[in-house]
Amino acid sequence: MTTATARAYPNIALVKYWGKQDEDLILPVAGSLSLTLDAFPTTTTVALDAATGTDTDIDTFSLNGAVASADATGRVTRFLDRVRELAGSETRATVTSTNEAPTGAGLASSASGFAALATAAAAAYGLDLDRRDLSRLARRGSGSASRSLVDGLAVWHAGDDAHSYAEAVAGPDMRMVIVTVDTAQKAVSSRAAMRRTALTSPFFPAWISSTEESLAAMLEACAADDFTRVGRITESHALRMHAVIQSCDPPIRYLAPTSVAVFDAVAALREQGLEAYSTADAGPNVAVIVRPEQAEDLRDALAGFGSVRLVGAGDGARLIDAGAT
Ligand code: 2P0
Repeated sequence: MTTATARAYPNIALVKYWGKQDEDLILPVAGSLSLTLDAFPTTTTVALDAATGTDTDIDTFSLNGAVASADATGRVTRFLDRVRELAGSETRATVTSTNEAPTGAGLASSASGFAALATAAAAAYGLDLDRRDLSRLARRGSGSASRSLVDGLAVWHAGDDAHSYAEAVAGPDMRMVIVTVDTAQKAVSSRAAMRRTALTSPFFPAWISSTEESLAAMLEACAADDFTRVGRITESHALRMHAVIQSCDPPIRYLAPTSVAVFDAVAALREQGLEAYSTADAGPNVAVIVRPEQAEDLRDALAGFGSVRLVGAGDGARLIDAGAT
């Protein structure tokens, strides 16, 4: 039996990925930059069926102890088809995954899921891929998964298939407070909303050029170890992403009144000397970056808005067990 188990963590982007130039290869319209977290991991085992004697013609996928939906299983199978193509194999697999993110926190992400699956599947199918190629492979499952191969701060490059991978960047030490204001399932998936934005927003071309500018400025700020500049870019860029999403037809609005109240509270805290900056993904929950020495004060200050969790920089996806038995 050939099995491998990998663990990966979600990431939160400070410069966002929103829009594809190639939907099949999952190539982004612009680069992005994120922080891999040290909480809410996904742990995934891939066991090849041939050697188990199960000899089936389908992959099976279970998530948190239950058989996954047909949609989720189909997405795993399409991903494994790519791995099998690289490995020259037709063997099906049994995939077992657990995700430690609290339901609805907006962190049960496809990023940790496909980063763990790519790492485990590559090992189980005997592919010898370096971290860069694992990042490219994970990208084919979900764009943001390319960044969860990397420890801490990661830049994911736009470009063609060979050049669109994530790699580490040095930057300021920071913590993040995640404020979960609403645990409801989002109405429109990121994937569908990205497509709608690209097809219908009159502002989409400006979003692409402004993201390129934000990323260049962010890389400079990281190289200068300048937390203030990193924070300012993070917050203004997040609001630009939500602005372009709101400009779709029909419109999509992910931020809730409480999300906006968190942005306002963080701006007020800055005035009082607690230097923090907000961002939000395709949902109402808010992630706030802060210097390590002010992290606990920030967590306490935001506790009234929802459940709060203080997290730090974590590891990129790792194989935690592999072997033929
Ligand atoms: C990001 N998001 O940069 C942005 C910000 C959500 C908001 O990457 O279609 O699940 O699988 O490539 O990776 C979510 O997008 O989309 C995302 P697909 P993915 O984190």
